Amino acid sequence: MNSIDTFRSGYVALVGRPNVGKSTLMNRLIGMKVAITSAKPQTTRNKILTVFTDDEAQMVFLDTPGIHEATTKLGDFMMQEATSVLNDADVILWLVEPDPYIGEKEERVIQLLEKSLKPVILIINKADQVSDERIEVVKAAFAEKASFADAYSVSALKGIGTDALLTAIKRMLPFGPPFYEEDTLTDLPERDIVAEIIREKALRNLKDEVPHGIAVTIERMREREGRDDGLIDIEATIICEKDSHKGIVIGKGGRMLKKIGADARRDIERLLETKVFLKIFVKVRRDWKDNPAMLNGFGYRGRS
Ligand SMILES: Nc1nc2c(ncn2[C@@H]2O[C@H](COP(=O)(O)OP(=O)(O)OP(=O)(O)O)[C@@H](O)[C@H]2O)c(=O)[nH]1
Ligand SMILES: [Mg+2]
Repeated sequence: MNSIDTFRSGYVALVGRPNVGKSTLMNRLIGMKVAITSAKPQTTRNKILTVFTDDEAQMVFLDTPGIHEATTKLGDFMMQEATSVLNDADVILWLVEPDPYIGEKEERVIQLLEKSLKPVILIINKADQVSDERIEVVKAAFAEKASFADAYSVSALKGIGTDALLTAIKRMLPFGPPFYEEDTLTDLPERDIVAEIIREKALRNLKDEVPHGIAVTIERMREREGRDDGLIDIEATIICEKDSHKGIVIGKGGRMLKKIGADARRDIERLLETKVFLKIFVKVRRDWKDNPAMLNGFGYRGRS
């Protein structure tokens, strides 16, 4: 058989509760940071498609928001994004914490997975935090409550066990031609990645409920005229949901906003491979997380 007959391709969804490391694992598997990550739950809000292609296969990864009980329209949207991929996937990567306790929240995930009828790989992530014995205990606990085709333990953060996982995923994909050009990395426009980088820096620098009420829009992104060094001017807005939050985002003497901007600029320059002049405004839009028109405007609209 030649390679055309043996090439495999398919959609691989990463699902699980918030903060288990789905985005970190996807970035690790494709070898590049596309999805933003943070120690705070509910970091990912939209599903994010990335592509990994080698000589044998093309895997189209779908990172998703963590499965949780939605309390706002934004939450409803996030749950829609998370659950819609269950229909599109050829293989589901179900990520869990290295903890044998299976509560109501995890039971909900189990029910969704059962309904999808898709092959599931259980992934016990953050294996760097526990002993091998503990991993076995966790695996046994999950085996008692759910069915899955295979189970792996990995550290997405440290890259432990992720090559073996990639090989296992590959073997589970159907034979078929690639869906995307081999150099495709993501379908996310650069502008959206830039907005996400700024949101990541807000999430990482701000405390408590403030970062959860933040959205980021890009008003302008273009090369400055009359320069030959490719400098790009970016104007972005951080939207927050309360006046008191706006003060916190700006910080004393503008220090917080300066820090968020400096952190973001560093990553954006790496992404765009050029110098960037980043200007960030801060606006308040009360209750935007429950306002359909504003949700739409801030990028939380259904995509196919
Ligand atoms: N120690 C350790 N930490 C990890 C590992 N993988 C992810 N993390 C950390 O866990 C936190 C959450 O990671 P994310 O990748 O943002 O988690 P997520 O599942 O995408 O979260 P949501 O988008 O909120 O659903 C971050 O602080 C990561 O650095 C791991 O293998 N080991
Ligand atoms: Mg995420």
